[in-house]
Amino acid sequence: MTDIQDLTKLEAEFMTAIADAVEEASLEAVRVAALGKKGRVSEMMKSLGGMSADERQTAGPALNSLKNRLTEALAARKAVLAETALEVRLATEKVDVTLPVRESATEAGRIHPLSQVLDEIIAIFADMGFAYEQGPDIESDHYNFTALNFPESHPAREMHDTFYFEPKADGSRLLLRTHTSPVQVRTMEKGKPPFRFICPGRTYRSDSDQTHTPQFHQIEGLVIDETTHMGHLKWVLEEFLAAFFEVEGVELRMRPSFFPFTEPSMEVDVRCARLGNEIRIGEGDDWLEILGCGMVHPNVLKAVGLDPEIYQGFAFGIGLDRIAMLKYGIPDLRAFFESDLRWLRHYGFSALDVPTLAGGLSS
Ligand code: 2U9
Repeated sequence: MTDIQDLTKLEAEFMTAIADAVEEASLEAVRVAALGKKGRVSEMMKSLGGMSADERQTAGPALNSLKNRLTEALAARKAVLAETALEVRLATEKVDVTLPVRESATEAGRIHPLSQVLDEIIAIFADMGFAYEQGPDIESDHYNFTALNFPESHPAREMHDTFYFEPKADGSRLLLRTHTSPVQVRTMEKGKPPFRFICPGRTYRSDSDQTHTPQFHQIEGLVIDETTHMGHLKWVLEEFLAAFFEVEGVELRMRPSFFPFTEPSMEVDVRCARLGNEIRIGEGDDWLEILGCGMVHPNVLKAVGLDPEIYQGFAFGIGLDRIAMLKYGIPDLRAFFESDLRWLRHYGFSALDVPTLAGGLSS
C-alpha cells in the first residue's frame, strides 16, 4: 500500500538527489532511478492496478503530481548544469581565431565555378555603382521579345530557338526567357531613371549542341540617364574585363553588329594570346569575341515610357558560362551541369574564398 508519507519521503529523497547532481550524467541517473522504466515512481504507478478503487482514488493523482514535480525539477536542474558547463567552457577554453580553419572540418562542398564567377562580377560592377536586379525565368512574349523591339516575324521567336509553354486560354504563350533582357524592361517599368544595374540569371534556348546547352547563364547590364554615351560603354567594358581577368588592362575591338534592342550594336573582341589550348587575355596579337553591346534602341525606351529625346544609354550581354570557362580554363560546358563531384572538387572553390576586389577576386 502506498501511503502519502512514503511519497513525501520519496519526493524529498529524489529532490535532494536532483539538487545534489553536479553534472548531467549523475542527474540522468536520478531520472532513471525515479522515472525510468524500472524507476521507483514508475513501479508504484504499475502497482496502481493492484489497488482498490478508493486506494487508487488517492494514490493515482498523488503519484501523477509527484511524477510531474520530479520531471520539472529534473528539467530545471538540467538547464542549470548546462548553463554552468557553458560558462566553465567559455571561461577556460581559449579559441585562437587566427588559426587557419581545418579544411576537412568545414568543407562539405565546393563553390561551383559559375557561382564564384557570378560573385566576382557582382563585386566588380558594385564597385562601379551598378545595382543587381533579378526577374522570372518564365516570361511573356511581350517582355522577352515585343518590348525589346523584336518584330513579330523575328526568327528568334520560332520554336527552334525558344521553349514555349502550351498556349493559354487567351492564345498567348508563356516561354522560358532566352535572355535576361526582360529583367531590364521590368525594372525600368517599375522604376525611375537614372538606371545602372546588372541582371544575371539562367536563360534557355532550344538550340543545344556540342558547345550549347538548353539552359545556360547570362549577365546583362544597363545604364540609362540623360548623358551616358558610347565612350562610357567602352570604359565600363574595359574596366570590367581587366578586373575580371585580373590583368592590368585590356584592349577591345568593337565590330558593328545588329540586335533589335540596341542601335548601334556591336560585338566586342578582347586582345589575347592563344598558347596551345590556353588563352591569355590582355596580351598577344589575337582577338577573342567576348560580349555583345550597344546603345539602347529608342523603341525599347519608348516601350517603357521613356522619351528617347531625353534619355539614352547602353546595354551589354555576356555569356556567363563561357567567360567562366575562359578565366578558369574549363574545357567542356556540359560538365557544368553534370554535378560530378570529381569535377567540382577540381574546378570548384572553397566556400571561404569569397571574391572581393580588395582581397583579390580569385585569391
Ligand atoms: C534592354 C536593352 C538592351 C542586352 C544586350 C547583347 C548585346 C548580347 C549576347 C551575349 C552572349 C547573348 O549569351 S549571349 O549569347 N548578348 O550580345 N545583349 S546588347 O541589350 C539590352 C537588354 C535590355 C532593355
